[in-house]
Amino acid sequence: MTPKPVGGKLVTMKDLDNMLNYKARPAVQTQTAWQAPIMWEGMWEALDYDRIHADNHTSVALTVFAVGRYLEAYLETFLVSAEQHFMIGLPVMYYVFTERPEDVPIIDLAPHRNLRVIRVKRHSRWQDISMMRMKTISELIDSEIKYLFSHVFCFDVDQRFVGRFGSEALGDSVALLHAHYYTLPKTRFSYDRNNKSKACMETGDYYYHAAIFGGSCGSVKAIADACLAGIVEDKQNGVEALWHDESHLNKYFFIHKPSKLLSPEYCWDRNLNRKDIFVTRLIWAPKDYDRLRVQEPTAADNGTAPL
Ligand code: 5GW
Ligand code: MN
Repeated sequence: MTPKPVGGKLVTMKDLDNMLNYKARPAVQTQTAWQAPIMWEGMWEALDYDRIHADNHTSVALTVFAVGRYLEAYLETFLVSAEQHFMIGLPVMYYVFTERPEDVPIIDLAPHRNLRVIRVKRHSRWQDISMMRMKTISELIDSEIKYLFSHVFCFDVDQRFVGRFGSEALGDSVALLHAHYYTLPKTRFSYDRNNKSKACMETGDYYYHAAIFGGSCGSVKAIADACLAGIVEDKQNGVEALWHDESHLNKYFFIHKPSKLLSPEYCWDRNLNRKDIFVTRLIWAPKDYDRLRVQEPTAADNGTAPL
């Protein structure tokens, strides 16, 4: 790798996070106790990240699931807005998982950006749709993504890009601070507290939002495999974690600290009104649960059905 001059200095990819200005946002925490950066607007120069990543041939796979009514409700807006804001200037592959490939909208893509649709089966319980993403992601990293891309980001579909979501978000293992919890004390975090679940935790560092996680291929595969193992073991024991895959993700990131955290600027709920959010990059789409739920769980289908 050839170092490139930035502001007269030679800078490599490794140096980028060391150049972050941790004092740029005095009102918020910009670094974890284990020295991982928490990415808040103002801490970096976007063009530095973009240039170094382009020079190093960084490439990004984005996985997104659009099963059942989520396909019509969210996918087109998600993809069209991603083309405006997600990793602009880098090669990107969107991997769309759905049970109805023929209904995936056709989107104009910029050069070096592609989309592949992968058919998945539709689980009848919505909890399983969400949780089984981990299995599908792990398998695709192994069979394809790790050969083609340096990084992978996994997204919920029920959101819309409204601002830059760029190469500064890339790291070895990347977790997102949940917009509803980042100002609350730990005691109010919504961890799974049922000691029969593998996701059970008494305390933690932060409450992470499963709507976005990412990192290098190896790290994301490890995240997905560990969460899946917890989910499967819970099924065998007849339990389900409080927030499904998100509970397992929180447990994983407590044990294996993420190397980079994204501030809630990266996934914001516009129903909240806070002065410490300087930009919004991705926003939650409105939910209409009655229309969207594939099937309500029944008493006979109490979370212990085989996957
Ligand atoms: C539907 C109803 C309840 C929970 C999940 C679903 C569901 C989720 C679905 O029917 N189809 C689907 O593709 N998903 C995928 O799982 C979407 O990518 C969705 O963004 C993700 C997580 O489910 P969400 O967004 O409903 O979960 P929360 O925690 O954001 O409410
Ligand atoms: Mn969601």
